Amino acid sequence: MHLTPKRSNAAEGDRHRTVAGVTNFQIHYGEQVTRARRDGRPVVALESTIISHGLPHPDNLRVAREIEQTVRDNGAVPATIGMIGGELVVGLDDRQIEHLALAEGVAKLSVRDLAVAAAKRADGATTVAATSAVAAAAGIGVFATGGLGGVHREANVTFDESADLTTLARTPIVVVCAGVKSILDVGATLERLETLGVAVAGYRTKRFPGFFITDGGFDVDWQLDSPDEIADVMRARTDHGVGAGALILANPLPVDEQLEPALHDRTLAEGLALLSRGGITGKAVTPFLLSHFHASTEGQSLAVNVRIILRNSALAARIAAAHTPAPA
Ligand code: PSU
Ligand code: MN
Repeated sequence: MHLTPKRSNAAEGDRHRTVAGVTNFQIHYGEQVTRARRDGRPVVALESTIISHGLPHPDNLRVAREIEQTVRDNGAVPATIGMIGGELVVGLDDRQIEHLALAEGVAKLSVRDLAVAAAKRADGATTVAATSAVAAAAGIGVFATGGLGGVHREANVTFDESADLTTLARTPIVVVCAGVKSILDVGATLERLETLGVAVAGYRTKRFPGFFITDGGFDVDWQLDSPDEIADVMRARTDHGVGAGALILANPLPVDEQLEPALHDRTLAEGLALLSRGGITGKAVTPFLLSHFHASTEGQSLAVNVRIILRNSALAARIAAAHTPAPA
């Protein structure tokens, strides 16, 4: 199978943007993203860990395609990001997405893994951390995902805090997400985001969502109500030079679309017990808990997960379009 990425058409200057550890990393742009960049059309970054490690096969491939189509339907060009044969690709083509969705042994890549994986010519899916760093280095201002990584429960013992948080502290991008999963310590994650200087706003709410559930139990300071308002914030960040870190835009599911809270709580308790009994640690924790949810709710959490991603992708596309109106 030919998965060789296209040669880069990036302008020379693009290679020298300094963002969260991916400076000078050669980026290969997909065809549609190359055209969008040339024509100044809005682009939305999408991650691939969600595809390879966050969703069960074979739904993951169908969902990856639906996410891209949703971005198009809402006025922007999708740029799914991942690594193929050791090369970073911004705008994976359909065959490359299929490969990352279905192949065995696709690595889960955070920023620290990128150079090792490149040297080993690995195929890899990028996390929120790696995707946002690469997207920002490519000059993309908006990124849609499901949920962020964060501070795990019992992090006071395990020190398990996602590198998503520290990377977002150094990465100028808007991340549209449904908060962090309630499998994490939501309150501790919000505290760390404050410490790290990452801005957090709710979309049409001041309650921070808990991914599967609409209300994660905490308030945020800011509420933003429209794509135009978010585009104004993006411009203000540039104008005032305060855009060094990310803006997290938390977009909760409507209450009637969330996972039923009692089912959620039960599933979570079981998952956490299995986790400690199985001695599962490190980067395996998040995929393990997600697959436990999907298996033991008979697809209900999967359906909720998919709705979240599609809603976030639509909103991200509308924000990108408001920020970068397509030329007439
Ligand atoms: N949260 C989700 N679904 C996911 C992930 C997080 O709701 O698939 C993925 C994202 O790619 C995120 C990563 O960046 O898990 C975080 O993993 P860790 O906790 O190992 O940093
Ligand atoms: Mn971790």
